[in-house]
Amino acid sequence: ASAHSKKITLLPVPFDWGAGRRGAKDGPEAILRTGLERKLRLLRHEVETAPALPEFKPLSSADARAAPHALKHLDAVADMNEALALQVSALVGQRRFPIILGGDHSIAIGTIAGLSAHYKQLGVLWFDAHSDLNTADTSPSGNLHGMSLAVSLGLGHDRLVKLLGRCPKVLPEHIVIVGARDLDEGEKQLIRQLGIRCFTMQDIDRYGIGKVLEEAARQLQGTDGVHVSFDIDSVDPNEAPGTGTPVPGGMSYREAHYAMELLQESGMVTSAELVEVNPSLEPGQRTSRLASGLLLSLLGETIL
Ligand code: 6HN
Ligand code: MN
Ligand code: MN
Ligand code: MN
Repeated sequence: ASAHSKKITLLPVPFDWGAGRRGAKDGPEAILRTGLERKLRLLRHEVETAPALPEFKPLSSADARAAPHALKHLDAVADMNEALALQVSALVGQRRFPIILGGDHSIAIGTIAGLSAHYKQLGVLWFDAHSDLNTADTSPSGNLHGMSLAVSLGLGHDRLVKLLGRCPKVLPEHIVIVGARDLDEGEKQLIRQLGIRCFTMQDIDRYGIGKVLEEAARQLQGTDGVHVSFDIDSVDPNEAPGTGTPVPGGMSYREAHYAMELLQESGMVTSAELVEVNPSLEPGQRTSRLASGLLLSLLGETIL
């Protein structure tokens, strides 16, 4: 094995009750079908695929009909994330490199909770068209996948912010958002108020993705681990049509790959998750192939 070889565990999380539409629960299977495990082995990593997290479902459909300001499917989201947090924490305890396959973006709550049990100064690189910084008060939808980053900052329902005890899981200055182009009013306010580093699509246009990643790395100096939370809707819908909340004007195929290649070169990344692939929304496998390819670039695949 080479100097950079990692002990990777792929952890499938078939969950989509944090999203407004169903289907992202089939993301992990679609991503795995691309041969991700085998291709990671070709990069000289030791790789295992863990059994999928059990499916957590709402007990009744009552909370699905809740008013817009309510937290939809809170019980299912909280139970799933508690189980996920324990698993992620156990993997890091075994010195494994976790790659969590979603699933909607509400699973970041559990992933980050699990990581924060080991990394006291966790850095989070959040690739997303959105910022997922809503709270019950600001959310236009009540969908918890739009609140996961806020929860990790300690803002949200008690059942979510206190997972595994420590709150908050991550500090505002250790978060960098990349690819944002659809922010709700309350999210914009929170970003300004907390001084969160947010590289919008305009920043990527202006400075280029290379410079943006350089700045992001500088911002995360002094962290003791860096988690990449990659929402596939950060990429342009032309490249990633199979996702539940597509927004025009996203990162190009190459911008996304180059970001992953730069992160690989930096050697700073200690865990990753890939979320919001919804195979039911496209006829082919374009989006799951893209997702798989991005993870391969992050883990060392090169063009030449
Ligand atoms: N995601 N800001 C919108 C909301 O409902 O809060 C969209 C959130 C999308 C969440 O893509 O992970
Ligand atoms: Mn997201
Ligand atoms: Mn998103
Ligand atoms: Mn710091």
